[in-house]
Amino acid sequence: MFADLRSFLDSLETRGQLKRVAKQVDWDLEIGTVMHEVHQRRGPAVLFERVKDADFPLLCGALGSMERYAMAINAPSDPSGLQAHVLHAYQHPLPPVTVDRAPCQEHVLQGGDIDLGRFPSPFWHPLDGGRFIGTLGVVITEDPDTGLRNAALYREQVVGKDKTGILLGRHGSVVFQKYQARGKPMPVATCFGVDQAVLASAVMPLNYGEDELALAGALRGAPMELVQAKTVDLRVPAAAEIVFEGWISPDPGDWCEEGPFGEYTGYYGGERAKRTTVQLSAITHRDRPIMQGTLEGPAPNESDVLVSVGVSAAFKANLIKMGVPGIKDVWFRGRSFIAVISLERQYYSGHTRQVIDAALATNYGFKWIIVVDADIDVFDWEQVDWALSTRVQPHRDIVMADSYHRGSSLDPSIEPALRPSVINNRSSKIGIDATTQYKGFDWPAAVRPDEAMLRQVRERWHEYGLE
Ligand SMILES: Cc1cc2nc3c(=O)[nH]c(=O)nc-3n(C[C@H](O)[C@H](O)[C@H](O)COP(=O)(O)O)c2cc1C
Ligand SMILES: [Mn+2]
Repeated sequence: MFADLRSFLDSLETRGQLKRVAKQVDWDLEIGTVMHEVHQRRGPAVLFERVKDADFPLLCGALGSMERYAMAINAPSDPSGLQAHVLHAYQHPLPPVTVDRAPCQEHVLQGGDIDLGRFPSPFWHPLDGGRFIGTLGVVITEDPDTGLRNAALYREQVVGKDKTGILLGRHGSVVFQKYQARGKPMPVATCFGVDQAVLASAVMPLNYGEDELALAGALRGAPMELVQAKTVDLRVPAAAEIVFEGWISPDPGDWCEEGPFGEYTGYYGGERAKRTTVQLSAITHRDRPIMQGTLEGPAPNESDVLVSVGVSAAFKANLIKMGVPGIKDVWFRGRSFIAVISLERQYYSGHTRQVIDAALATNYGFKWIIVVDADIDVFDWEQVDWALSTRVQPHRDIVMADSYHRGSSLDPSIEPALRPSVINNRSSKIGIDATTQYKGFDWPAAVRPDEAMLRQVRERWHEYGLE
């Protein structure tokens, strides 16, 4: 378990997994481009120590590999073992505790002292609508009816010295609509440089009312310590590096324009429009705080790792919760819209179709649901490709769902008129049965080496001089 981000960074650095850049870098496209190259080269986490015009350093790529993600939550780094670890945590949440004093409040800035310009916020991609300070900021809100907390990552653009435009997502927008219906502003806190378990949990599609911070406690193996925020009635991670506290007005007249941004789809998305805007009431931070951010966009990158692992585990947990037996492995290729599910075996005819229907009912952000047999490794796209190629007759094995499912406003394949906003968009979906059982005939034997000979060859591999 890591006490805070800093102890995780020490551990990364000891293993050569964190590099410091002492040279001054420009927030204007340079940081984004350096991180593009780092991700292409499957490089380390990077701490940019001197960012032009900013007072504080910026950390990027901390969770940019499966290995570093696994290190952060002390889990095995093979995809299947890592998924089992995250799924177990989801099934055994550990609620947070409250503390009185917190490092994240060593400095408290209010009124005229609030100046987002002091914090590093890159202009990441050439056609972005501005500087995005919130890419790995954990946005905390509370349901006004139940008091239940929500924590998620929603992009935030700097739109003033003390204002950010925010693209509230799934649950954040539910909470906001409840405040709006009461004509009241919504309190919000964005937390940066948190224990990395919180980033892992904040991107997981939990059900409404399930606490991402209780999941984070389970992921890190100890309850999160929270402290009461200074100017909003919310509790925030005590060890966070930086916390923005503020309010979102229910009145669109108070909002600023936000977007577009180079999105995970590989396209710019969320075109310039008036969006919910946070009016900051305080910034609190640790002594010499470390800001954290990430280069969004197409894989390979940090958010691909972050989202793939967490979403797949939550997806699997929810299929199990829905009573579907025999789920073996699940891989939702996070930054794509494709989910692959393998079954231990089909326990009855219609089992595959049940999986497809249950997957559709989870309301997650995928369009393609591919179900395969146990012999296919869902984490290996070449094997999925083989199953799709040789086990599917399109007229028989494909289910097309109508266009009334929740889609993504960032999915460019949907006609713009059908995706005006995060809460208003529609998508059709496809389920593909790439299994072999219950199709009414026997399959030919698959081509594989003889097991005994394979074992023997592997044991004597050095003898062949092929190393
Ligand atoms: C770097 C990054 C940025 C994200 N930005 C947004 C965003 O701007 N809006 C959004 O709806 N989801 C965004 N997400 C995805 C959400 O964090 C994710 O779907 C989360 O599970 C939503 O939580 P919720 O269901 O509690 O709303 C982002 C994810 C990552 C990794
Ligand atoms: Mn949530």
